[in-house]
Amino acid sequence: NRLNLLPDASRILLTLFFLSLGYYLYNVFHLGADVKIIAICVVLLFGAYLGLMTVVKGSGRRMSVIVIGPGESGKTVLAGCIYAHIVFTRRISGISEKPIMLSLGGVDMALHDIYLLLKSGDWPPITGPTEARFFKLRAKKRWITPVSIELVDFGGTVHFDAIHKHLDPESYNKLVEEIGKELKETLEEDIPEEVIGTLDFMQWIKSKWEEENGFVGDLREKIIRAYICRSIMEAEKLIFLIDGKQVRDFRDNSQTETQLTKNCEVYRDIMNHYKGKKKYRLVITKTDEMDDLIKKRFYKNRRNVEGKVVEKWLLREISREISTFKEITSIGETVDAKLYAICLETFKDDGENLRPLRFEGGITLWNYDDFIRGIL
Ligand SMILES: Nc1nc2c(ncn2[C@@H]2O[C@H](COP(=O)(O)OP(=O)(O)OP(=O)(O)O)[C@@H](O)[C@H]2O)c(=O)[nH]1
Ligand SMILES: [Mg+2]
Repeated sequence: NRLNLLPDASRILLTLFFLSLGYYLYNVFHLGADVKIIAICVVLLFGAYLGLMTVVKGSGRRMSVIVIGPGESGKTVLAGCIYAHIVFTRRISGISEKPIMLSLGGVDMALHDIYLLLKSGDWPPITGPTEARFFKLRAKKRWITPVSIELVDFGGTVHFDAIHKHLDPESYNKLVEEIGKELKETLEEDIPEEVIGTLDFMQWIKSKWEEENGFVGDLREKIIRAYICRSIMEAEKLIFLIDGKQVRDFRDNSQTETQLTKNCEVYRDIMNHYKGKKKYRLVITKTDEMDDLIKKRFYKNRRNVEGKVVEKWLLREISREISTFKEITSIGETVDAKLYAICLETFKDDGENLRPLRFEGGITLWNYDDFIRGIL
């Protein structure tokens, strides 16, 4: 990654600079300078070194994040929330770059369109099987360090179950091979297989799609699937969504229990596949739907419940009954994984400040800032 070159070089230069300063101090000490002064100098020097290293660390870093979730789990809503948060908060200042829409024949929706819909109280339309969106956002971590975040959103209903089956190189290559063959037949284009699934390829295929007025069959879905799989392979952080409505209902509805278990199975497989090579963020969405459940558990004792407490409780509750979720938590102990519980309400509350919302009854769920910091 060329973007990492600059911070790396700066780090090496900084280290060399401070090492030579240290050597100089050492010599001065030998010449018989005051020990106290030397000690103060060493402490200051070390402090400055650590400070500068933190600033340099990760500057210009590219952070690719993919939000994975079944249909209606809240991927598109979350993309809109992340966008609004990055644009409006002063804590993480940033701008968004022009999104790249990959819908092959579907609706093109920019992040600000999604944001405006949410703000006016509507929900975004479901993301279709031939749609995928690629967003690039620039933000600042700890007010200073610039990071570039790449977000991918896709239609979960069709692709979710299928993706983890294509993550091992063999079946992914097979998928790519099929696409290559079909492209040759329909467009008479010879596409090198290693290009398929990349963003450049997607942009090219999109222009081709518009030019040629579409191509037939399930090729479009396959192309989107390859793009999703490749995005997962290349992503640094995987965000797994768990539908809060399922968490609310699974105890009383065996179908929901089965569904939730299957969804978590996909995450478990992905985690088993990549282990410590990636970072994982498990996100329970729609927590406002669990309001009654949360109130029943916490309201009696406390007027104000912190998000962290609710998250811990949810972790325990789901682990107790959903076997695959339990498996996820035990894999999570050995890799970088965190759980968050979120809902759109936290973001709608007072518009542009995006403060955590107080639910009726005084339950404060989680804090959006924490979450965004957690996924950056
Ligand atoms: N109550 C509540 N409902 C939510 C929240 N977020 C999403 N929803 C509901 O869930 C639906 C689906 O949300 P989306 O963000 O479109 O889900 P998705 O994962 O993008 O779904 P696909 O595009 O079909 O894969 C919305 O239309 C809402 O009805 C939330 O925070 N609270
Ligand atoms: Mg969607």
